[in-house]
Amino acid sequence: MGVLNVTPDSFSDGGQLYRAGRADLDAILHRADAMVAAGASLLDIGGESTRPGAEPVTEAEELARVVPVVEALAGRVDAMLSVDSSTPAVMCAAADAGAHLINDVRALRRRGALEAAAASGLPVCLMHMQGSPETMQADPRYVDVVTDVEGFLHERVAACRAAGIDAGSILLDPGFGFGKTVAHNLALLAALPRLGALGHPLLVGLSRKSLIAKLLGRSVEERLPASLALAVLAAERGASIIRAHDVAETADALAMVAALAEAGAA
Ligand code: 7PJ
Repeated sequence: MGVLNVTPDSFSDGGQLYRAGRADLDAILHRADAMVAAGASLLDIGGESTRPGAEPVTEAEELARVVPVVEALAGRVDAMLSVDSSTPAVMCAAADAGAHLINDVRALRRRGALEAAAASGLPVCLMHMQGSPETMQADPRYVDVVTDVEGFLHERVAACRAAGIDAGSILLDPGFGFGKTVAHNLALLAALPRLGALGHPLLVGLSRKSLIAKLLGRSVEERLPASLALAVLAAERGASIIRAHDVAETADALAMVAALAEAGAA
């Protein structure tokens, strides 16, 4: 899954697809084509920056960022389109515009989100986050992080099922970096097989995340080697989808994991 941020303020690639404060649709389409050519089978289109301390975005602004991009990409690129949003109106409009997946870092907890996702008929990715982006990294605490995240995801699956979403249309994500210390993130990575036992495919996003800075002192531009290691470790532990900024490099790393798995199975 390639990350296509259409925000002026993302931490990892903030504003590269913006010119004079406006989304540059040509640059966005060019980036999307490049990611698909490099091996992305999914593109994750997001109009809200969820980096710690980011300014909240209004519904109107998020719609204006996301929907034209989904419209422009639908039917044009040979990849599924995921919309990274917690906003019911954005889910509905993106589904109408041709999106294939709803990826919600708030796991459909916003008012109306469960209903909007169910009505769209699209598969959903439910991600764990403790707190909200404004404050989540202040002092995250858990009784036991793996048990807490597992319990949360289990409860959100039940809420989705009750709203009429098929079990087979639900993906889960432990939400690396969303209200987690380095120790919490590592515990969750080690426990991915346990989360996989919930019976839903796992989506994992570790690309360029700040745990790399905290462990290695690397700036955002210097995080590719560690991001690749984390992608491989997650895939080895059962992740089905890896969310990544550097698609070509990540696709090669994952191809090696797949080659080894195939050789082992043969
Ligand atoms: C994630 C995400 C993630 C899912 C972001 C960033 C921050 N969606 N959206 N999982 N991260 N499902 O790109 O670092 O980890 S935005």
